[in-house]
Amino acid sequence: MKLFDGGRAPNPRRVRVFLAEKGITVPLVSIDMGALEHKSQTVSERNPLKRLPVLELDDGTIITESVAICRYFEELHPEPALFGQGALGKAQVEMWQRRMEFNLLSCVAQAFRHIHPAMKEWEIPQIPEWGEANKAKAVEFLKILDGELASRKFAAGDSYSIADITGLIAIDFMKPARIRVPEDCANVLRWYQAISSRPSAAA
Ligand SMILES: N[C@@H](CCC(=O)N[C@@H](CS)C(=O)NCC(=O)O)C(=O)O
Repeated sequence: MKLFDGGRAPNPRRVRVFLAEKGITVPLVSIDMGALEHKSQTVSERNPLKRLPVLELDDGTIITESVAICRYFEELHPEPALFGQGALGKAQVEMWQRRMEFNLLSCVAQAFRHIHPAMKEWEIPQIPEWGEANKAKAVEFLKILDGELASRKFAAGDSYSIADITGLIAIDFMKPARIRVPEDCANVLRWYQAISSRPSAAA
């Protein structure tokens, strides 16, 4: 088994943080995204979308999409449960994982890709107005999240889950996207401090 990894890029890191929480080691194949190696044959023959991460199993089977890769490992190594437990717990994690992905990570990514000069060759056409609109959407969601986190420790309840991992990745990605957590979002700041202090955050 090997994981084609993209270094500092958010989605590959999402899988690395997940694996670190599980205590699983998977051999990594480093792909230099800065040198556009993700567009090389090595990646494109495994993932025609030319995106990372990509997991290759020993029999050559390919799994792409960060959450699909994480789910695969959750089935193989159920503890600690990062996709929730029981009918309600699993639904709550799914709900918050999707909210974090669609309303935060995706908006931050759109802001970065459509505004940052370094992304000119990646996002064609680059539409700065779309990037700005997504910045505002990300901040709007953070305010909603702040209200939710007033009554619980983690995104989906009292246990850490993949929803927190997606949130951590999104908030760290806000730095290059030049988006700040509003100062009055004290609950988001407290939650971010807790999840970013976990050893897995260094992955
Ligand atoms: N939905 C995919 C997204 C994968 C993705 O967009 N990865 C980025 C790195 S964070 C990528 O490979 N980008 C290459 C490009 O845009 O050309 C997932 O969750 O894994």
